[in-house]
Amino acid sequence: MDSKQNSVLSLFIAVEHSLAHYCPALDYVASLVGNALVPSCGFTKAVPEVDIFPSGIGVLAKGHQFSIFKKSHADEAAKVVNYLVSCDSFKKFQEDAARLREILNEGIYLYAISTAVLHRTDTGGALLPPLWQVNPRSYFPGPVIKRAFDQVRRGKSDASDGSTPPAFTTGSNRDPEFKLAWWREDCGFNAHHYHWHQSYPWRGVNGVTKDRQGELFYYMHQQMLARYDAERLAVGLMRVDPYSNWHLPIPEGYNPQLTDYYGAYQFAARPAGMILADNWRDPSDPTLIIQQEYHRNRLLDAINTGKFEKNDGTKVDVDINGLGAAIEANASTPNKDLYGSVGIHNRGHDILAGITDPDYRYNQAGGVMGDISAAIRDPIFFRWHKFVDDLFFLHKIKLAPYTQTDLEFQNVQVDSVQVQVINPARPANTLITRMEDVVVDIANDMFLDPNDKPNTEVKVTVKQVNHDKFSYEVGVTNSSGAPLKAAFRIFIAPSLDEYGTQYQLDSQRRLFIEMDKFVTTLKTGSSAITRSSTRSSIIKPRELTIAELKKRGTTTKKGADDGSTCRADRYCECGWPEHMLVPRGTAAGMPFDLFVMVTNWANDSSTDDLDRGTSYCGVKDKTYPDKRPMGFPFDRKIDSALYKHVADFANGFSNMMTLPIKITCV
Ligand code: CUO
Repeated sequence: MDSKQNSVLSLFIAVEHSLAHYCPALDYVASLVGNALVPSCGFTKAVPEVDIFPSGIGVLAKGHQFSIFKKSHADEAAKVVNYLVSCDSFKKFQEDAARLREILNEGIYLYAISTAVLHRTDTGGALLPPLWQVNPRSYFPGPVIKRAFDQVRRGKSDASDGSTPPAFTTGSNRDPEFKLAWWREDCGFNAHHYHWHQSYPWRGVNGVTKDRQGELFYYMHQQMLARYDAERLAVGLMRVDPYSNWHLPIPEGYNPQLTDYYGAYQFAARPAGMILADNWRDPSDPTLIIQQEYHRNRLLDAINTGKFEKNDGTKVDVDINGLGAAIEANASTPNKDLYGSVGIHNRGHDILAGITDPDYRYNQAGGVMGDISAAIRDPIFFRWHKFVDDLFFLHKIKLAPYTQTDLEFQNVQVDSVQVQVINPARPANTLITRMEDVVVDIANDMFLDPNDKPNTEVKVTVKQVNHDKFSYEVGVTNSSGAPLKAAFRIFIAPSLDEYGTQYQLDSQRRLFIEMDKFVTTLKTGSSAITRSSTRSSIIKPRELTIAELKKRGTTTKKGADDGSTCRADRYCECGWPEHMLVPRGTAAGMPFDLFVMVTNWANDSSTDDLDRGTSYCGVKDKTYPDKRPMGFPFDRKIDSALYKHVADFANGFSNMMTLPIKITCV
């Protein structure tokens, strides 16, 4: 830790105990917007003037589990976010955040302060510290954290050579789902999911739902599923089975081994074989299976008839955005009574989180499904979301397949496609992945008692996938006689199914993973387009650690490539982790189909706002940058008689090309 950090930390010990908790976060936020580092924490005494805040703030007690999927919790969090976003100066925001730290539940505090930073105009472009550094208890098992801190206190490592202990695991090979624990438990992936929900809160910000929020809810989660299926196929597991029969036992269990902010409780372990039960943990707002079935049936009615019924009895067409709004119960839902005021999706998280103690008779904490920091660790997350995705799928397959006009780009021909790993050079069309150990410092736990805070790094090792950087090389001919603005849409999907059989396109299309989408102007004649994987429109580059962020100082610059800066009109924390861009593949080389499609950007959009993170996260306070349906062209049914395999599809259009590639894990 650098000396600045040390001096700041030493100041924390001098201030009142409770204030010390929020100082790291406030210091950080202050540093982003140019305030001096130390004065931002210069409150010498907390003045928790509770009555200055609107009613309904400070209701959930400290030490209780916070779940954005519970109505009362989401209501309170939304009130805090709206209040903080509406503070008319940064100073006021900063001071009120400090006061709120005194009265808010820890989970609401972390969620609300960071959501407010993402949405305030005067914090635009600010980067938040990595969640696993400010709240490591949602990312690392309690015993791992304890051991790491104990080692520091004892002044020695328990590894024989004094090095950082090896990466932890939360299960064993006796559980088939354990094969992908490394993927579900990845810190960057969990942070992406948390930040996506902060960027698109289902309660909105000041009640406002964002452009195509329901559709983006569908698409971002659909892509998570497509990626998970690719990983499952790589390790010999079947694709995700939707959790749609809510009366059968759930064969997959999960033990997250996570503790809460203070170590007061452990997230529930969910044994294999449990059956869902009505959730009466909050008797004032139970989640009942029959209520879920009622909303599911009303959603299926809407999908089948193509019409939502509104409260006044009038009908409105079902589209993907409205369906997402209804399923998520965001502010644009067509009818809260019929489709749910909390939403079938949110209730699903809640009821599954409470499955091990559904009436709270044993005072057992809920499972990770209730917490957006950690929900994706549990295999049931993906089974639940596959059920949700199936609702979207049922709607989409009722739409007519795209026409020739929808798909073609006249006078544009893709002549060649290649992928090339850059360094070290490898044979073309093979991507290289590997597992690597990364050491992270968790000393900045913002919920740690300051008396327990060590004055040095506390190291934990995580295992994560990474890949050799590569580029796409696409040869294109523009024979229109004039320059054309073109969008390049790049996807990959596994070539073979669970049985080793080549996928037919209409099955494979749900597995296509967006890898990049970028816009360039095609000059007349031939062009050779090279595009680096590091620019991908889905990724957020590696998050800078707190130490790195402080070292970089207080200015934000445009255009840097390492993720240390962010444009004010971006959801800076949202985006797929760069190290997970490429699915892991297999040691022998897993065959994938790479698909490139070039479309006419003049028709697709009126903006050039494609950049890192925009595919899954959109652009802050602006419309989604691509007018095409999300997932285009694989979101709609593809006629198997016309296009049996992806190569048949690509061969049918000059503006498409497919390429067999391999992903090899070395
Ligand atoms: Cu992201 Cu279910 O929506 O968690």
